[in-house]
Amino acid sequence: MTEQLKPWTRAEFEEKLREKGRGYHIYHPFHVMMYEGKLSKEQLQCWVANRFYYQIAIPMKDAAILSNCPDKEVRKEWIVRITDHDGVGDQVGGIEAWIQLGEAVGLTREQVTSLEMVSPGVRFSVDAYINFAKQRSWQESVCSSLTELFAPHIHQQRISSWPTMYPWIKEEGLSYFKKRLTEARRDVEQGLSVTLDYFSETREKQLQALDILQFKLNVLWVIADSIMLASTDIKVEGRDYLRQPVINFE
Ligand code: AHQ
Repeated sequence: MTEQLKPWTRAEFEEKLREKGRGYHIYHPFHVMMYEGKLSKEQLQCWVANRFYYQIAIPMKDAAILSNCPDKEVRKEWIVRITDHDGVGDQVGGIEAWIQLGEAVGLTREQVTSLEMVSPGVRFSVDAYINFAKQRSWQESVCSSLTELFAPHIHQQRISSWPTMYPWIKEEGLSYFKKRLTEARRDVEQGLSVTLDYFSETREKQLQALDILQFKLNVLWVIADSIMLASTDIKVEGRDYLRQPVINFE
């Protein structure tokens, strides 16, 4: 049916991609509560420890994209995403900055890097994202990174609200978000241009791009769902319920 429809213009297509922002995880109750200062210290610690599993996945996801991409010029630009997270030379990368965020909210380096606090739902959705990048074309995986069109807003929200909402968090913990503000804006320029070029020829391909972006929006939403369940007390008539499956049996 969609093959009879004319493709949207480039500007219309970009607008449709940006409209998907209405499903971004900034609107997830956990992130709304975070912005409103309603999270406990334990909930924030749970969020930081769980999101670390996403952060360490990003360079592997981007390496998967590089391994599928035959275009040297695209690779020369995309590869910076890996060093942004892993660091290069004596330049601290985003993964180290996230561990510093963990220490700023009162976790030990071991509690973050051991992944002991990572919930099954977070593991499952992050692994789905890495596998998507391994199995799909590099253009489809580039398209999936476009949730970062909406990321500067959520990073800015944390930078501006945490000092008043969570004054107990050390200022240096925010360095990751400040770093991403500029990196995300630079990253989406390349991601958007690849996506608009590759998916523009038919309406069917444009709709496929929107579906791919929805997949990644779902990944981020499920991460927040899983963290909310793992970090929120469930008491019914005074009875406590398990929020995580028992893994260690010693
Ligand atoms: O810190 C984030 C990051 O480095 C990336 C890379 C990008 C991708 O390739 O999928 N997406 C992304 C995101 C980061 N932070 C998330 C947040 O809420 O802190 C947002 C997330 C994104 O919007 O995709």
